[in-house]
Amino acid sequence: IGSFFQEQPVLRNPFTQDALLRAYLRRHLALQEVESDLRTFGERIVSEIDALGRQCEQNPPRLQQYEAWGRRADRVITCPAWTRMKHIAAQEGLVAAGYERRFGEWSRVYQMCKLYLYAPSAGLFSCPLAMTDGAAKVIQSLGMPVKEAFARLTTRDEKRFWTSGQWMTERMGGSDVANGTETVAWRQEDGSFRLHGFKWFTSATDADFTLTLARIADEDGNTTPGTRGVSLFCAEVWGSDGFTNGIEIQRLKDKLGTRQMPTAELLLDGTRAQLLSEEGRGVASIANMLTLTRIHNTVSAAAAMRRITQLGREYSTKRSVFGKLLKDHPLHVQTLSRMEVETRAAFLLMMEVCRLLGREETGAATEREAHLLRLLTPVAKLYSGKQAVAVVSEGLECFGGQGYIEDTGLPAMLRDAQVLSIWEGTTNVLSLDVLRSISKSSGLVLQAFFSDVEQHHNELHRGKPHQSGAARINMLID
Ligand code: MFK
Ligand code: FAD
Repeated sequence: IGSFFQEQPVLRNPFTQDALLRAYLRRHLALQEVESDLRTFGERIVSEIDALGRQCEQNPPRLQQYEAWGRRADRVITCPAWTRMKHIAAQEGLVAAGYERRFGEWSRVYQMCKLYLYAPSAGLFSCPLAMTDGAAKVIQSLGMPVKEAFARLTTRDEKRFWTSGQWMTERMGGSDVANGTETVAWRQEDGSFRLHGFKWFTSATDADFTLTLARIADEDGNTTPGTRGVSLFCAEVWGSDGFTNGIEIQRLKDKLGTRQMPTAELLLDGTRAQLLSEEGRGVASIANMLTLTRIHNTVSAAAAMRRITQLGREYSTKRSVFGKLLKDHPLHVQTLSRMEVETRAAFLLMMEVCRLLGREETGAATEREAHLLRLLTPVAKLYSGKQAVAVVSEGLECFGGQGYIEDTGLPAMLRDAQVLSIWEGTTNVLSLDVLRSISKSSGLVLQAFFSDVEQHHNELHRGKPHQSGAARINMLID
């Protein structure tokens, strides 16, 4: 069979390899502590986390519906690597960093940089972390109605750390949650509620805690239709007896990708829950979770692009074709350069949204910045989700036939990228959210955008003539 074997691309420290990330941090928060933590974390990704992520892909979760003697178990059995991921996430403060605010308004940038390095090696543990972050944000924004849960969602103590689910989608509607929610909440004498309904997609179903939506029944059992009838609840997934809190797992979904992570259909059959929002303010109250998870989605999209581009570049220094290395073929370099440009653009947009989030959360944001955050969150999610599929697909081609071979780990990257434009709001639904943000603010989000562009333009091209922000808005309205 001959003696030639192609050298495989090697994952190197994703922090030290990422010139743009390091340049961004040097420019904006030149802190030795941040740089050193990210460098060490990058090493840990190479030496430990990446292999765990692969193990999660190779040992997908399974459902144990019944115990041997017939009692319902409703347990999702995950592999040891998935459990280890949970411990590492706590230790590294992948959620906690956003709430400790150790670096003031830059804390979110720091946290998201870690997640950006982590996501492509995370075996999709990035998904429960996104939802955990979103749940903590909602609890905080509602004035801490469940303090113990908040403490567990944001702790660095691996023994106390909880992850959260986000159970919104029902069979009637995942986009149109307001009309699609059929789950009914029955008020109990002690002020808690019992939920009855069917949740059609619930990811990371092994979570400890969840936020979910339901309609509160009045004394006659009637509910209010539409968005005004939907309220936000939280629930613990497990009872103290070791069995679920009135939850039956009907089945695990058989998915194109994200196979490392369980996604289930759940029957809520008397799930004890606590009302979190004002009655009828469920959609508006869970919007904070959507903002956070959409930002995490953007981070995962930019990270997938960065990882495939890094591996493609690495491979181009090893694979020789037509008598020279790939890196010496101008046409191949052009392909890699295009991927690099897309990746850089996605990275900068992602960082800008994270920067704005950090400023808003610490009270440092101007009104203009708050508007920008509202506008750019759906734009970044919808755009980067599509971009990631295209760039990762192009990236697979850089490895020729090997890019299509399962045990290289490369096909999983494409499968996992495909979901980024679907969950957390499809592209068209997010386009409509952009319009919602414009109409709700009477156009102020657009004004903020164009004045921001104008300011940057002025800084770059002092003295050169350009169209004013106001003229651009008029053009758009015309
Ligand atoms: C790896 C990292 C990624 C993370 C992985 C996560 C895994 C989980 C995957 C999931 O997919 S979880 C489910 C995600 N589901 C969605 O994203 C739902 C998509 N559909 C929408 O976003 C719809 O636009 C929406 C459900 C919000 C429409 O609801 P309504 O009630 O028909 O909209 P309406 O009446 O315009 O808005 C109701 C209130 O919510 C309004 O507030 P007010 O009553 O105070 O006026 C809106 O302003 C507010 N709202 C809606 N969207 C908002 C928002 N507020 C802020 N930001 C938004 N984006
Ligand atoms: P639909 O809403 O039926 O959409 C179908 C099509 O219609 C889409 O192309 C959409 O863009 C389009 N469309 C919808 N409304 C409009 C409109 N007004 N104008 C134009 N076009 C429109 N959900 C959870 O709640 N929790 C989870 O943990 C979770 N995990 C998931 C994991 C995976 C792997 C996947 C694939 C999905 C998960 N989801 C979860 C569900 C996901 O959020 C929904 O599938 C998604 O929001 C779309 O909803 P839908 O499936 O009902 O599609």
